Amino acid sequence: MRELLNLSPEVAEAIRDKRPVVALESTVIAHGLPRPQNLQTAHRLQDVVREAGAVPATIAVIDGTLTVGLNDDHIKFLADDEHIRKISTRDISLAVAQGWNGATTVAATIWIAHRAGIKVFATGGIGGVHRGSLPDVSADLPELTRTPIVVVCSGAKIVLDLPATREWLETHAVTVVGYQCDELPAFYSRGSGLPVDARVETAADVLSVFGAQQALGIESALLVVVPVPAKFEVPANELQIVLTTALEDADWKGIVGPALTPFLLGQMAERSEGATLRANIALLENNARVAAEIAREVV
Ligand code: PSU
Ligand code: MN
Repeated sequence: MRELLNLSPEVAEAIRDKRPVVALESTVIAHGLPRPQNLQTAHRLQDVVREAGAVPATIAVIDGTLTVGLNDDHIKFLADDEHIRKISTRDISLAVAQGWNGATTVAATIWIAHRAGIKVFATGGIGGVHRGSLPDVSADLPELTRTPIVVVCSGAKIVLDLPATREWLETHAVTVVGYQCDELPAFYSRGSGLPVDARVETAADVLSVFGAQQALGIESALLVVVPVPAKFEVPANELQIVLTTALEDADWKGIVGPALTPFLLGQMAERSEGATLRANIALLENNARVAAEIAREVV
């Protein structure tokens, strides 16, 4: 059988030599950001990780191979092609069996990263419990309960039901620490009014919690939440207006399912004159930097 998991030479070497590595997802490149910012941001995130002293490992499925450490051609393909699939955990076996090309969500990326031996992962916002009456819960949440890895993010995507997502994490015993903050960030805004389990100040503090989790044999991830840099924050009250309008628009146009989030993100960027997009890119870069600092402690 052909190789299932393919690590780039650089990533394989770094893992073998116990040097810091940060895993990055690819759904944000293929489906989360508009062109051309998606391609620029994918490269920028890798540069930020390197500048902070770690090796970036962007993950996707290329021709059915779980690929850890994408090269520039892979990244350009994911950013440009309109037919890239969105691969969550349930799709991994299908992608391998049927030779798919796909971008991996948080869930699928941490599943692969953990099996490659990577201990730290960065993204913008995780999936969560959606608004509305249909119980639509992202596969990111259950995957966090069974993957021992540090996940650095700015909370959950703002289009979700944040209080319900917070409750879900608590029920399923996913520990949430605030990196220099006391509240769960609300993605584009720095606060949500929802508490974290504890505040930490440094990468070394994160290591002490993750080290305790590992010593205890805890199988879940450690969620490290980092607010968007203050300069790029979109205040919650301003955001509420654009989000409500975007939600009404989606309802009016009958947009549901996997198409909903990209629609809402696009509408919000338009209605905020790009402010939400600038915040999204700023928090992605900041999270990649914090993750690299944590990876330098965790190796
Ligand atoms: N947050 C963003 N943009 C994104 C995502 C999250 O700001 O594109 C992606 C992540 O890859 C996440 C996925 O894992 O959306 C969750 O999708 P779903 O709700 O369908 O599980
Ligand atoms: Mn869903």
